[in-house]
Amino acid sequence: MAPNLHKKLTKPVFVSSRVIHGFGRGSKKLGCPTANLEHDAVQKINLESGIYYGFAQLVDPPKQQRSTTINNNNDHTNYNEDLSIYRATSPSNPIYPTVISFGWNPHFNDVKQRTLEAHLLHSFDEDFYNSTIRVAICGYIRSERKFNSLEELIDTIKDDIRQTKDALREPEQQWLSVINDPFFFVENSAMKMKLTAINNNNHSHDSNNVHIHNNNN
Ligand code: ADP
Ligand code: RBF
Ligand code: MG
Repeated sequence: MAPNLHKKLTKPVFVSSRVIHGFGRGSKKLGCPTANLEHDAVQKINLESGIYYGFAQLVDPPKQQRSTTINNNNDHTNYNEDLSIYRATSPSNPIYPTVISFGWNPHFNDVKQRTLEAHLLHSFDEDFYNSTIRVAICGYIRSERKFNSLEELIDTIKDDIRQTKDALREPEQQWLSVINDPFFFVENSAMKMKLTAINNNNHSHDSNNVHIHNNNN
């Protein structure tokens, strides 16, 4: 087990993107699916390459059919054991502790541009390709490495997950300002209804105008 060297950034870095298809290297089979972000969003990030911890939220999350966590054979973590305080703050769009890989994946030689991949510490019933994901990068864990074997990479990822949990476990207060940041704001359904009503009202004025305009023709 590596020593805890995780280090909080002075300011979180926020990035939002659509979730795209990655390299299909089977990270899911390694027990670590990663949501890959679009190149345009990634290239704006002004950070050194490395493994980071933070938070992520899906703006349009898949509906969970079951409330229990599925434990597949490769699921090496129990994501429900703690840290639920964070996802509880935004019930319809939970904010999950997340481990982030940002860089060139030196273990593989096929990466030509910097990628950002986020592994959310939650078991989802379904994929969420094309969803909008919001990621807050909060702290640094280590630099990217080339390993002697895939097993070594997997073991190191397990340790990154442990470090992420360790960094976010306490004191929770210091992270509340991040998860309460307007970046993670999502309109709730009551607000949406109100906004729709306001829009419809405005729209009826518009259509009146159009109507008058049409009459003039
Ligand atoms: P790809 O190479 O296409 O990124 P992955 O094996 O990395 O394939 O799987 C990524 C996909 O898995 C994500 O885009 C998302 O839809 C899904 N997924 C399911 N659970 C998670 C999770 N906990 N964290 C990140 N992505 C997840
Ligand atoms: N790739 C590397 O080449 N070197 C690494 O040190 C490395 N560390 C990672 C740590 C975490 C927590 C995650 C989620 C990914 C990491 N990756 C690393 C990227 C990994 O190679 C990639 O997710 C898969 O190859 C799927 O694209
Ligand atoms: Mg991926």
